[in-house]
Amino acid sequence: MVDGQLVAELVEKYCTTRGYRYSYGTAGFRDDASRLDTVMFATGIIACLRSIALDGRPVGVMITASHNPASDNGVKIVEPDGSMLVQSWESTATDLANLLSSGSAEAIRQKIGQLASSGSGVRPRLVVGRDSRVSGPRLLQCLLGSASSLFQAQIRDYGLLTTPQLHYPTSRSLSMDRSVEEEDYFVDFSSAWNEITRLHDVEGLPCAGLVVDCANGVGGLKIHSFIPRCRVLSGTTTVINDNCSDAESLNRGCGADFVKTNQRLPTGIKETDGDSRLYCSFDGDADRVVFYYLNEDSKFQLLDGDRISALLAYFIAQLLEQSGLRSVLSMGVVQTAYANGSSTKYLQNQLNVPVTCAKTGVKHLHHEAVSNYDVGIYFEANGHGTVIFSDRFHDTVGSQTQDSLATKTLRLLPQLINQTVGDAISDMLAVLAVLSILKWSPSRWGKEFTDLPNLLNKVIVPDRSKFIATDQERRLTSPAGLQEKIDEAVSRFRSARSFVRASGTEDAVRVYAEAATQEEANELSAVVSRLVL
Ligand code: NG1
Ligand code: ZN
Repeated sequence: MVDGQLVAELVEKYCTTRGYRYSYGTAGFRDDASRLDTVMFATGIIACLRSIALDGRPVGVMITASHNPASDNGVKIVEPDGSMLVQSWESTATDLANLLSSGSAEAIRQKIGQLASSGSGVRPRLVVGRDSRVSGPRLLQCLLGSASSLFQAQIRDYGLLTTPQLHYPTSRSLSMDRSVEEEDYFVDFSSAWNEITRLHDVEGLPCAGLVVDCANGVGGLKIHSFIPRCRVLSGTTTVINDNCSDAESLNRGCGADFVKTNQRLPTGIKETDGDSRLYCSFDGDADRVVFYYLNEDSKFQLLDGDRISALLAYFIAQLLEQSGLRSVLSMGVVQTAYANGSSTKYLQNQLNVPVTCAKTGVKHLHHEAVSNYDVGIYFEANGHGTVIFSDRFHDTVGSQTQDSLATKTLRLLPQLINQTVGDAISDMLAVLAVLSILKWSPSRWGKEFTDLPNLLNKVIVPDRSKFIATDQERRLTSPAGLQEKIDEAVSRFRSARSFVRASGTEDAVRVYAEAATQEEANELSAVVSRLVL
């Protein structure tokens, strides 16, 4: 039995935020870092209980607030197979955090005493990492406060990591007979890149070079260790916004979210640069990436997650065709409601690839991709995603007797693409490999389809929990009558679509609008945004 006195002391020391309501949202708990101590202590308990429930298999904990401002932080729990915490445990996490925040001292003592004694002799194992935020080390102490003191968990702290780097050892710890090191991650992905580019005799990029904007986050630190290992890239890559020691500059005027949301170049690149390089931006924890280039008029052209899906679908469909496997293995793309309507049409009508719509948040897309396809390609429009290859894919491709270039390439792709979770570094390599093999310049990639003009707006409302969505978040069931008004507004514009949903990571409601011209999209967005208020 856990000592009640110890519980009281730990709670007093680590749970100083009281009377606040927490919720495990789209990407775990996320908030202003000053309010997260209590929730980190709760997360330590939940992560240990999850590991115990899985017979002591290692559970990952990543401390990050991704693209959010430097003053925010957050935490998410990773399953031993590298996927996100199973959804049935999310409400358990929310309930415990809220009990610690608002419950009576006696209720907290009883609950923690009961949970900490329920281990049945299994010692939990945690794998922990954090992004470059200054609040990270302090929040880690709150997590350790419960995981070490109450559960005597075996903890491997990897220090500064990108989010996908944390998923990597979490999912590999059991299958290796030694501890997984960061070096293994670098070696795995750079070897796959070197192998696939050698196979196709790639000696240069199909553009004047590559520029990587690291959002002044942890990705900047890691990319410098990674790029020198990669043939072709080591001589052609320029890294910018890589100053993760300047805490305040994180995601400020740079990074994937800034570029996608504002549809403009980040700090450090000027339109007057006017070159034919390919640019890409990571977000603060390097689990998403978007690309862009300057066209002949030196105008910014975005190549977002929808474009990445389309490029990979085009390429993999071609490889399956050439290997005689197009009708044997199923391939599909999973998008969210934020995907541009043109990309959906292109996939369905030009490439003949089925498209499924999932709720926002990669955990939902991942699930759909795994359940429906042998090759499941999923990307959110903001650049967050990956490709999943089924066991049937590996068996079928592995047992092909003919060893064509296409078949060899199909065998290498799953090594190049981080299948556990979206990964800016690995996704960047996949895109660069495909462009290099197809000999497509950035503008050639951009010509596959034309985006419908669109606008994503954020509206601050008194209570976003009133906005309840259905139909993969494309329609609202509450507030009553609002959806009918949105439908009516949409019907007044050409090629139009608009939907409203509550954000899972920010205290706001998002309004998406798409229409035949940018003016119409802007107007529709303004009309719907007014309806929401
Ligand atoms: P919310 O805040 O729930 O819309 C945002 C992104 C998601 C996902 C999460 C996690 C949009 C419209 N939403 O979620 O796609 O990336 O953050 O970081 O981009
Ligand atoms: Zn992120």
